Amino acid sequence: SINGGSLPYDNYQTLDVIYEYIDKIAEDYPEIVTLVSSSKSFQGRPLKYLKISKDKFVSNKPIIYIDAGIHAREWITIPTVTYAIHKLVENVTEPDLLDNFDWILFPVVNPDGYVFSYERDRMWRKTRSLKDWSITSFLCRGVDGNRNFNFEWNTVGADDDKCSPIYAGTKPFSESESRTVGEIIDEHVDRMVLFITMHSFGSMILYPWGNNGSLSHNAFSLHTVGINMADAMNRLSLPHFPNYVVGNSMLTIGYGTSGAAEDYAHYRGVPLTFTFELPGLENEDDESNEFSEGFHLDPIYINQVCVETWAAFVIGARRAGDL
Ligand code: ING
Ligand code: ZN
Repeated sequence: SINGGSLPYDNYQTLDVIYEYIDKIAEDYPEIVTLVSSSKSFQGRPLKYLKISKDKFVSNKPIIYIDAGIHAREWITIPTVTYAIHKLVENVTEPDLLDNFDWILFPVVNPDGYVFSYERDRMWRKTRSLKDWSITSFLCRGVDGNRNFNFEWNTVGADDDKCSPIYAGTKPFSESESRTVGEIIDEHVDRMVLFITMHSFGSMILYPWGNNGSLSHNAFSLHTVGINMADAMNRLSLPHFPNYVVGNSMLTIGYGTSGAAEDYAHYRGVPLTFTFELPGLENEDDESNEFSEGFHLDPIYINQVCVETWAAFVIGARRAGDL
């Protein structure tokens, strides 16, 4: 359970503890925090995000949006967003960020997947949806939330096969999890200046277009703000962690994707949209570590990664506000 109202950063928390924290923040800071939990996951869990604002979003400040946990196994992404909540509300060292911006923070986009990864299958990636009762559907559940957005849907780097880890779904926004993110973008696009979706792993900051490697009209700003955020993290990084690399999604990660959140938000009109790939250390000298693929970053690094990403969010917000 949560200690003295604050979430511990020395281990990965259960969904229940994370949700308890989100609820408590909304309860304890009603003047600046609004909990939204109107939509539900496939299995009926509430999809909870916080709107953080000094004036309940009325004065048309630019909006910063950050989400995590759309991919179930990418556990390290979730504490980076709860830590951002902590730094905006509980332990305020950058008061300008609430004076100048409104924030939308969505720590667990895919709660069904997170619980399944936590309790059953550590390497699960997708949602847990099951929309027809054919045998392949029964054996192969879920949709890749980051292939389910309505931009160039299912054209590249996605799969029609229900069993694939990059299954695009039956149609754009077939999943309530990605649809909820899409609705937040659509509702706030006029004011949203920065959109960040957290993934792991690879130590990268990626920007559109992810589907074909071409650069957007805003590529210069995307690249310079990306470099500023990477510098902020690299300065704080531990010596044995890789430095962040910044670039176009497809060219930097080496494969194209369609229906990704970052591309959808940019296509709708958000000027700065990024996918972060947080660090994951390949643990080659420890054969006993069954999670050696990098998705299970040792919990001793959670706090470090949260401090680094907070530095990136601070500089990213300030730069987005200047542009
Ligand atoms: N990576 C992202 C993925 O969805 C990505 C990488 C995002 C590429 C957006 C292009 C555009 O595959 C992880 N770790 O999921
Ligand atoms: Zn991911």
